[in-house]
Amino acid sequence: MIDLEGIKRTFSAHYARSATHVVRSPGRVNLIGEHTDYSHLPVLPMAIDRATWLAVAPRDDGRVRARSQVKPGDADIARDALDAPVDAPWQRYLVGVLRELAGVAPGAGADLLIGGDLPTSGGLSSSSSLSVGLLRALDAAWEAGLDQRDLLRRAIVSERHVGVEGGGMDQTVITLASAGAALRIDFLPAAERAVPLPAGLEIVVAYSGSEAPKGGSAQRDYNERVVACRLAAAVIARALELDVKAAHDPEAAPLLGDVAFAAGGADALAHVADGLPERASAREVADRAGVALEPLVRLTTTSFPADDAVALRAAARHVTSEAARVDAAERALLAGELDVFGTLLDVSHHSLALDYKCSTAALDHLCTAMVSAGAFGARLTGAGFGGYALAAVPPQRVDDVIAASLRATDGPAFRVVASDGATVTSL
Ligand code: NG1
Repeated sequence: MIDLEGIKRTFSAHYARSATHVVRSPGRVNLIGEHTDYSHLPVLPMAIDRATWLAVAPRDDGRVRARSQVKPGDADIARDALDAPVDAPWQRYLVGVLRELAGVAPGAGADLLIGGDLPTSGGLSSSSSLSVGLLRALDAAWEAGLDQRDLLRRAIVSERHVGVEGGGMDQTVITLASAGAALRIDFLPAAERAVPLPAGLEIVVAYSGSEAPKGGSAQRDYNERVVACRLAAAVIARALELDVKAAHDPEAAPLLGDVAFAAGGADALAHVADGLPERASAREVADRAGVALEPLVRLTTTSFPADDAVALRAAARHVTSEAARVDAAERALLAGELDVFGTLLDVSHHSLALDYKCSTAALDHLCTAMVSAGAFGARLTGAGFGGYALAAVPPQRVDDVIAASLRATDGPAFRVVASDGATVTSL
C-alpha cells in the first residue's frame, strides 16, 4: 500500500530511525500543449493521482543517502563531491537537485526513502515528480524555508543538469495543481489558472510498450527540437523585422514565445512558418538572421552542434499551431464541448507525428485504438519517442478504452484523476 504510513514505516525499517517529513509529489498528464513550454508558449497539463512518495530525515554530516523502491541502486552522495560518478541513472536527478541547493543549509545531509506508484517509463513525468519531491523534502528536513516559487525555479534548472533542456511545464503543474482541474500555464508573462474539468470527461492513459529513453537517444532528439525552435524564432523575428530580446534572460536566444509576444500572438507567426527553410543549421541561421551563434546552441551541460541541420519549418508549424490549440482546448473544456476537445487532441497528435516527428508506430496505433473504442480523442503525452498516450473518454466508455489499449500494447492502461500538487507533511 502506497501512502504516508507505508512510506514512513519503510523508512524506519531501512534506516532504523524515524522520518521527520513525508512528501507526496504527483505525476502529470499533459492534456495539450506539447513541446510548447521550452518556447514559452502555453500548456494545459493536470497532476494525477499517481505519485512519488518520499520520506526524509536530516543528517549533520553532508551525506545524502537515498534508497528507491522504484529503481535499483542505493545512493550515498557527499554534497561536497557532486562531480563523482553516480551508481545508477536515477541518481543524476538527486545530484541535479543537490547542485541547485548548493549553499543552502551548508553541512546538512539527509536520509531519503523514495517509493510510489507512478510509472517511470516516460510521459507521466516521473523525473519531475522526483525532482520536485526531493527539493520539497530537503527544504523541509533542513528547515531552509525556501518559498514555493524559488523551489519551483530550482526544480526546473535541476533537471537540465541531467541533459534534457526541458521547459517548465512539469515542475509547475506538479507544484501548483489543484484537484479536479487542469492548469493552464503561461510563461510570458508568467501566469497560471485552474481550468476545471467538466462532468462527463474521464482521462485514460496507456503505455505504448516502449520507453522514452531520456538518458539516451530521446535526449538528443529532444534537444534538437529545442534548438530548431530557437532557429525558427530567429528567422521569423528577422522576417517580421522585429527586434526581440528573450524576456527570461537577456543573454539567451529569443524564443518563439518572445517573438509571438512582440508580434501580438502566436497566430501572427503561423503564416510565416510555412515560408521558413525546411532545414538549416544554427551557423546558417546565425549568418542569415545576423544574430550571435552561441546562444542558439547553448545547452545547460553542453552545446548543440552548430553545423547540424535541423527541421525548423516543421517545428515552427507544430509549435505555433499547438499554441492555438491550447487556447481552443481551454475554451472547449470551459464550454463542456467534449467532442471539440477530443478533436483538438487528435489534431495535436497528428501534428506531433507528422511535423514534429516525435511519435512512434506504437503510439499512433494506441491512439487509433483508443478513439475506435469510443474516446473523444487521443494523443501522445509528454515528449513522445515512446512512453504514454492519453485519451479523453466519456465515463461509459472508460472500460472499453482501457480494454482496447491493453489489446493494442499490453498496457499498463488506467484511468487517472486530476489531483492536487505536491504536499509536505511534518511528522
Ligand atoms: P516528459 O516527457 O514528461 O519528461 C518533457 C519535458 C517537458 C515538455 C515535454 C514536451 C522535462 C522534465 N520535461 O516531458 O518540459 O517539454 O517533454 O511537451 O524535460
